[in-house]
Amino acid sequence: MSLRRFKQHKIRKTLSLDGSWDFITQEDLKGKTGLPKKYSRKIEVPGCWEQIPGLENYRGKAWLRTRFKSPGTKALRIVFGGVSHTGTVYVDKKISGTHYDAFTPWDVVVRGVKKGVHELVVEVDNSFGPHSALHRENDYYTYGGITRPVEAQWIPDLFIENIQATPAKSRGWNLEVKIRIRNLSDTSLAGKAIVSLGNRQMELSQVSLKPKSSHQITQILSGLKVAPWTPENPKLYDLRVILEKDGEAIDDLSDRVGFREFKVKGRKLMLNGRSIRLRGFNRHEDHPVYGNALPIQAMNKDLNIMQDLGSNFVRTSHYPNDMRFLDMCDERGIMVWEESHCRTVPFDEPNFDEQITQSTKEMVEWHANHPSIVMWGCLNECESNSSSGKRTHKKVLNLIREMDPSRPVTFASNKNETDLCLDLVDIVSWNKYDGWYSGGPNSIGPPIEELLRWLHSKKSGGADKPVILSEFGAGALRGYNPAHKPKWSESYQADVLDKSLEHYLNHPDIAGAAIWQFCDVRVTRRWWLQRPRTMNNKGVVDEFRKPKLSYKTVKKRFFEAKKRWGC
Ligand code: ADA
Repeated sequence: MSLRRFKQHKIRKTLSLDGSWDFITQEDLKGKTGLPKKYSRKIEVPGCWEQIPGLENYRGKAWLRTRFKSPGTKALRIVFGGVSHTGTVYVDKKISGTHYDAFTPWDVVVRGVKKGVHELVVEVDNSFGPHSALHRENDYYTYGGITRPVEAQWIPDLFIENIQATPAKSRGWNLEVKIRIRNLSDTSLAGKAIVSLGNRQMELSQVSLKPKSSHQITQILSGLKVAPWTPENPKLYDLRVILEKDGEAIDDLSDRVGFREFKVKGRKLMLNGRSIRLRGFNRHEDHPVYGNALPIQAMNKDLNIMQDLGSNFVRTSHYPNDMRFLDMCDERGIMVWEESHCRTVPFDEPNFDEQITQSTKEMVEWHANHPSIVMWGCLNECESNSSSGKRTHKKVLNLIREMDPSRPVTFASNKNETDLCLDLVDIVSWNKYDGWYSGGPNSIGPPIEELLRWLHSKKSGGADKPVILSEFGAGALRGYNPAHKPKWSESYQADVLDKSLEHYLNHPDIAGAAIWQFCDVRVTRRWWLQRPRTMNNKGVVDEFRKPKLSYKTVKKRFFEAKKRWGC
């Protein structure tokens, strides 16, 4: 149990590979090529190398090594929660897989791993350059290392690769369960899946899989007597799939599901048929002590703070989050906008298409069962104001819809009236920094009214859709508080947030508001000139989660809204 907050397997044997690994950087290898023969240091997994003195700014390659014991009877599957940015895996010095992007889980499968002790080496690269379209110099930091948990699993040749469960309501609750089974072997194999949810069990017909192939079975469990998942009572159910071969249970996979429908109705967002409004934060996975490898206690604290502030919503700006964080949102009834990794990226980078497609696919594939995720996002502040940019938006949004038609889709735009892509989304989302990049605290209101008029005038393509203010806020340096309330002071930020929340949370045509941002975060080198302390300082708490003056303001506004909205 390391990747998730609950046990996913009773039959499949698993082993957490988290802990202390051997470590060496390319710099320490002084030009030697090939896999390292010696390792000079230790590193914690999950963790990032910026935690090691001297490597606070290290960008490049490094190797991480551990050893593990294999029972030798089955194939080895290693699941990585996240490797930042590129990981190449060697089992007993043989390359067995490679993956780009820090923020999505991935796996490698190796057959024929004999009984005994084996070596696992991961070459990790966090460099920027033409090979990396999504990780680049940016207004957040991208770290280096194996930054999320790692698990070894021993799987039979016929195994359960994925389950995607989608709840729907028609009189009672139904659950559509898609089970993907994979045959790793060179012969045809047949098996039978048994699905259970609470005391409901269903045996599916046997399927036969050709050598080295996958097969998806779809089954609907209907008329389920279940309590819905709501923010007030986020009830979760265990969905378990067992795979039988020749009458013997050979593999299993469990996930937690929640019964809720999140839909768009005119300008409103609806949760289980009732109109709901969202208030919360944009949050980066970032911490001065842990980098982006936040331990569970730190994630838990972030959620405690968000709930203390009265929020019911978080946007995982600008990438998919650690599955344990999403598990906690499921448990707490916090609604999530999850987006695939991308912040203001040019679409003509050589690897962009391939990398955005992969990041988006992996996000939906691995995270679709979280009831807390109520909408999918992508392509934050990209080129949504040109026809070629529109083609990319269409492609990515369609990809999400194809994989999961049950959730609304959106992207955060800063293109105002020049945006051409609002016809493509279910929810219109705007990043608007009135009071910060333009005007002062007293200028909030008229610009958004103008934009809403344009949106609903039908010229925009997005008329009569729900609107989320996906980013707004102001920078504040904690402790900086001159009497004349200049920019960067805590009181200036408190005023901007006060006026923004007063306007947005009381507006009948604004369905959600997410403050930029939860906490102050580190930015990469090229952003240092624009960012005092080399941080994006728009947090309501600083990087150590110490509250700024705006904490009280936000809490007051959020709780007023909660009282009015009833949730
Ligand atoms: C954008 C962007 C954020 C952040 C913010 C800011 O809207 O989406 O990542 O950079 O601006 O602080 O200016």
